[in-house]
Amino acid sequence: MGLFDKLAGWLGLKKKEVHVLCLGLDNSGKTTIINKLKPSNAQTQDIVPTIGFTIEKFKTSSLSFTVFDMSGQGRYRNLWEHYYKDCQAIIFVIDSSDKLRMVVAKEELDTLLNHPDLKHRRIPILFFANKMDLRDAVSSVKVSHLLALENIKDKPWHICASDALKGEGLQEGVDWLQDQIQLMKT
Ligand SMILES: Nc1nc2c(ncn2[C@@H]2O[C@H](COP(=O)(O)OP(=O)(O)OP(=O)(O)O)[C@@H](O)[C@H]2O)c(=O)[nH]1
Ligand SMILES: [Mg+2]
Repeated sequence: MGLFDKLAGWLGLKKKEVHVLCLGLDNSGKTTIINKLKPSNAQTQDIVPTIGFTIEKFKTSSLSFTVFDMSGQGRYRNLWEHYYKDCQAIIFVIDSSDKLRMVVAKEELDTLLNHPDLKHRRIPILFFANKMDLRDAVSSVKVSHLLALENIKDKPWHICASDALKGEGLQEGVDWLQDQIQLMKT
C-alpha cells in the first residue's frame, strides 16, 4: 500500500475493502441472509439454491464489503478453499433445525479451520444459528456445543441466533463482524 493510500486510510478518506466468505451446508439459509441484508428495494422474493457462488457488494460508511455467497451443496463445497487466501472474514450459517446434518456441518467447519490458508490467521468467524423460528430448532448455545466452538481459541468468533425470513438476529451479527474488521490491521 502506498503512502498516499495509507494516509487516506488514516484520514478515513478511503473505505477499507474486505472480502467475506459466506459458508455452510446447502439449505442453511446463506442466500436468504445475504438477501435480507440488502436495502428492501433490492431484495429478491424468490431465493433459489446457489449454483457455484454469487458475489454481492455492500458499503458502509467506512467499509466496502464483497461477499462471496458460496453454494453449500456437496458437489460445490470443494470450491470454498480457493477463496480462503483472499478472505478477511467468514460467515458460517447453520440450519439449527437440521440435527441430522449438524455432524456434517461440524466436519466441514473442522476442515476449513484446519486448512493451511486459514489455520494460522486470526480472521473473525460469525456463526448464524439460523432457522430459529422452526419448532425443531435447537438453541444457539446447543449449536455452539454441537460444533465445539469453544475449541476455537485462535480466532475471534461469535454466534447469533437468527431467523433470516424475518431478518431477526442479523444486525447483531453484522455489527459484531464490522467491529472485528475495524480492529484488524490493514
Ligand atoms: N423457516 C426458515 N426458513 C429459512 C430461514 N432461512 C432460510 N430459510 C429457507 O431455507 C431454504 C434455503 O435457503 P437458502 O438461502 O437458499 O439456503 P442456502 O444456504 O443459500 O443454500 P445453497 O445455496 O444451496 O447452499 C429456503 O427455502 C429459505 O426460505 C429461516 O430463518 N427460517
Ligand atoms: Mg445459496
